[in-house]
Amino acid sequence: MSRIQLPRRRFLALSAAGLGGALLAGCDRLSETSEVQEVLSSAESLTYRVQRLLGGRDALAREFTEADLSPVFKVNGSSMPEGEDYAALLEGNFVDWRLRVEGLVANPLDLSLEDLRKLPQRTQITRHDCVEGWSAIGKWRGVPLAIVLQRASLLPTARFVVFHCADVYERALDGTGQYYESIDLIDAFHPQTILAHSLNDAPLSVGHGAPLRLRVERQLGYKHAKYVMRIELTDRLDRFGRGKGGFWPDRGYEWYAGI
Ligand SMILES: Nc1nc2c(c(=O)[nH]1)N[C@H]1C(S)=C(S)[C@@H](COP(=O)(O)O)O[C@H]1N2
Ligand SMILES: [Mo]
Repeated sequence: MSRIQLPRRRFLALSAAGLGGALLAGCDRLSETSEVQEVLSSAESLTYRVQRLLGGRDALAREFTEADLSPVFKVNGSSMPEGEDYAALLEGNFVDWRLRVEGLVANPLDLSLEDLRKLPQRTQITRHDCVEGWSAIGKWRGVPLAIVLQRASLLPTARFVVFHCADVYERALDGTGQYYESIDLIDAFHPQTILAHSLNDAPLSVGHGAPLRLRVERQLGYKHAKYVMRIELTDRLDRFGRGKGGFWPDRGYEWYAGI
């Protein structure tokens, strides 16, 4: 958590110093301090810090009513993972599917869909916003990620949760292309962050990420990993894909896609 505290102090220091005056002075005064350079170095980290400051760590995404449900919820990105493994799981109605929770945990887990359904559940009607410019309101049901993480018992070094998916979105020459995503522990323990197994009162369709997908309601659509097969707790993101923490972040999108 100290990672959050430090940038907050730095951001406040920046505001107090008077950004406007410094800009009038041609930025010279600003660029002299390395702390300021660090804050300004990335618009993304600024967004992340500002959202944490203004939105509060626990602010909830808006929830809607049944009357607001979109008649059609678009399928976007992968619509069917390729390969025999997924096909076999689908064929067996995901009875043999297991969610593996591993990495920096004291108690690795292997959970069936049945196991997940027996845990406390949450239902939420939320709006999904895709960067491509469409939105849809859907009713999601699943187990809060916090419950699963508590059972796995995080080691003190765990800082991020990585979601490994079944689909290869696009096979690249550098060997990357498998879809994955990651979030920090603040979003991981947020009450609306759930591992969803149903949409609009029906088991997830293949298009929407069967048998399990992430809902992380304070962020954009691409963070909501579909076809989650494995959850890995880690202290660093540079070991995965191209090192930016997700398939789309690896291709230039922000890692923290707050809305
Ligand atoms: N595994 C996986 N997860 C994914 C994607 C994908 O291609 N593969 N696409 C993302 C994007 S860009 C969006 S908008 C949503 C789409 O979810 P939907 O198909 O249920 O609408 O899933 C996200 N999660
Ligand atoms: Mo998206």
